[in-house]
Amino acid sequence: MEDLVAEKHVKYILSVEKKKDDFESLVLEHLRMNGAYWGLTTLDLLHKLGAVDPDEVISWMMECYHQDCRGFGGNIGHDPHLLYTLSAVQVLALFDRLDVLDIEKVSDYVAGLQNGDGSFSGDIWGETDTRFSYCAICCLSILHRLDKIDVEKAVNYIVSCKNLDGGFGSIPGGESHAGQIFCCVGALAITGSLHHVDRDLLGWWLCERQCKDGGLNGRPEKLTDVCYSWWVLSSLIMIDRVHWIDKDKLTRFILNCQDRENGGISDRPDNAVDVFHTYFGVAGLSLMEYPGLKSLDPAYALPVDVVNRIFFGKQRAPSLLAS
Ligand code: GRG
Repeated sequence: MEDLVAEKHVKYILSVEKKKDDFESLVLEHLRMNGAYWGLTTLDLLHKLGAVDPDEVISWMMECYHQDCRGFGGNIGHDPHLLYTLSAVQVLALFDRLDVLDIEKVSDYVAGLQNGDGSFSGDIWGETDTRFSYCAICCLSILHRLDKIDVEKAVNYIVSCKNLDGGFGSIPGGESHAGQIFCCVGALAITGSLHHVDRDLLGWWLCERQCKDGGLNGRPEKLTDVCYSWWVLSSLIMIDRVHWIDKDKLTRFILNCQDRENGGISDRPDNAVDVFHTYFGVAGLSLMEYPGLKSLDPAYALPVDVVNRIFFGKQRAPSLLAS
């Protein structure tokens, strides 16, 4: 089996962080905060978070912070949104620097986006999506402020997005998709509500995502993509069905998507690499306990040692206890 070219991936991530005007940087311009989370978490999984200066990252992040509403934008001068606020909170948690936040105000911003039916809007413009339910619940849990929302209504809304195939969609009646399943199962795990999941039914749907090439797709009849190694595997772990996947074949698929010369991982073999797929490829390997990588918590999408630090000192993460 081809080995993970870890050093090359570290170099690649560090080079992307520095570049400001190539194609990848321009494409990522509006979601640079998410890019920071993907890149920095990859470095941490590879034991190389020390290669970046936290003060430099944090001072840029705080320029993306909106003093008026207390949410984070995807880049300097961009509007605030739950998607970027969660990434900001996750990056601060990685650096153990949540102290730079006004936690009451940020959590008020997040809680203020809950709607009467329990769902969450991503920002003031009102679109709802179970991705935003996850962002809000994960963020408030990391900040120890879940009491600011109606958790029961939030859970009931997520359950209303469950389908007959056992999966979950973005809104009630929306098609089951592995990405949305991660969000719904993750939010249910964090809130201790996994009893709403039919583990065998969902586990069957999820393990059917593995295709002949060993990779996973996000829904039936779609192409495999390295990123589903995270969305599908994390969900399978949370419902205790990860042994239904052929791990060796999936590991081989991910390793075949590496750029072995310049570092980085792509969606499928021989395609161009990017930070998103590099993170989710390394994350998938970490979930399969690939040697030398830090362990990731499947619900919080943060290294287990970071989650332990947030909640318990050195004990196990709550997402793992809740299942
Ligand atoms: C902290 C890990 C973490 C996540 C935050 C934003 C979010 C919460 C979750 C996103 C979940 C999601 C919907 C992932 C799917 C991303 C993706 C590859 C979408 C592509 O969709 P299509 O329809 O692709 O273009 P398919 O593969 O279905 O053809």
